[in-house]
Amino acid sequence: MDTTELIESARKVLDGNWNGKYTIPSATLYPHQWSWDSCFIAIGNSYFNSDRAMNELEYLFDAQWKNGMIPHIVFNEKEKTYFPSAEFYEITRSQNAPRHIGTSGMTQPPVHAIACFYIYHNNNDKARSKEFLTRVYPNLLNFHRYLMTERDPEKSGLVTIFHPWESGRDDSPVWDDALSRISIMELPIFKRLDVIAVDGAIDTIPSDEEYDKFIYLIELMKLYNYDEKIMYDKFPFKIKDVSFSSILYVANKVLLRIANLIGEDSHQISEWISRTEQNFHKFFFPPSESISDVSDGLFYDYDLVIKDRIIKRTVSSLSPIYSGLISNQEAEVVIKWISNADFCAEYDTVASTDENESYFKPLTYWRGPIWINTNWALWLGLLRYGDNERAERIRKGVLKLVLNQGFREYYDPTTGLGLGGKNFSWTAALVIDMLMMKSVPF
Ligand code: 9WN
Repeated sequence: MDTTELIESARKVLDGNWNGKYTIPSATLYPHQWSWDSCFIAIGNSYFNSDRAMNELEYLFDAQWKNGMIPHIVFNEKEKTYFPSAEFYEITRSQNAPRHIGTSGMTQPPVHAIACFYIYHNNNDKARSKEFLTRVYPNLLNFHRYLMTERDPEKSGLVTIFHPWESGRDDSPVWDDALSRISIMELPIFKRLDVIAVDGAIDTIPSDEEYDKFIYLIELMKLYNYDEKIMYDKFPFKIKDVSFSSILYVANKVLLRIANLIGEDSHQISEWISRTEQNFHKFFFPPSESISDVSDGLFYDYDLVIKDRIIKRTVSSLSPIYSGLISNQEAEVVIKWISNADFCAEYDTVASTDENESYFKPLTYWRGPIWINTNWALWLGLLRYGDNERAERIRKGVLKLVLNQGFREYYDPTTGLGLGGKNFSWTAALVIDMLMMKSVPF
């Protein structure tokens, strides 16, 4: 298959998953709209189908909460094959929740400003795409403000997540210790539908014990009426996430460019950017003299409950290279990790977890498999720091996986086998970007 054919088949995946309002991640597993999925999808569509990319994001923004939160799922009421459902979330417990549509009560990483800028960048009709930026700017600004206030009362410029699903890396071993410290008081009766959807591939999904904790955290959010202030005080799961914060840093820089483009005051955004710059290392980078066994040059999530870093080597530890807020020397160390056998044994792509660690599981999602969105971000990071050769190896590695196994949700890093959802939208969309991007847009 040549490049043109690969682009064509990626477009077919996006067309097949488009339902007239948004693009579902994958028909086999995810029948609703997911927030960061829609952003990656819009990046792919920005090359051919600007209108669809704009509509997709505006549909999502229409479900934004009054406090600025963009929910991680916008539900299609007709679809009943996914749990937890809109009814389960009971979002009307919050004054901030929309009343016209069902959503989840949590958020996901802020790729939105980045996706909107792609739409502007790849559209020849600059007047029209500038109008789009002007229209969505308040949504983007309100979302970033929400993350910088309700999710960061410390004013650190780093985001606190209340649920593993908010990271987008749901089942990562990073959450294990925090989850194990939570005792479940009471759980409603529910039925896991992912068990049915994966059709026997039980090894790929979280254990029942973990899943119960996921659901229990939603029960607690409901108990506190999704009130961030109360949750900040009482919640048993509060983690400042490296990857989420790295994405927000990039998104703030892009938002600043958008503000300047459309003539909005960017003062507040500059302040947010410098907060992140001042605190990123303080929270996420263990000082070399403190704990010798983790002075490995990697970045680690910070658990606010136990006030300590979570030393688990996952792809999140590598994500600061995407942010561009680490020094060239620090980037060199991260690049060594990206390139060595721990993360990148075969297929020239980066696994979700260090393959030499006890928590590495090649089939279980976010505990080992290769994901295309994280590899896409590392590819951009490598380009940013000038390692074009390694970037190209990752890009080629991604294309090889897709050519061999199709546009899957994730891939086994030991065999290259495609796993999870089939015809997975963000894999198709980001492959389009990896094939068509002429220069990094920002
Ligand atoms: C929960 C849709 C989503 C992605 C996440 C991925 C997975 C959902 C699930 O699928 O999460 O949000 O049901 O497991 O981990 O990143 O957005 O593709």
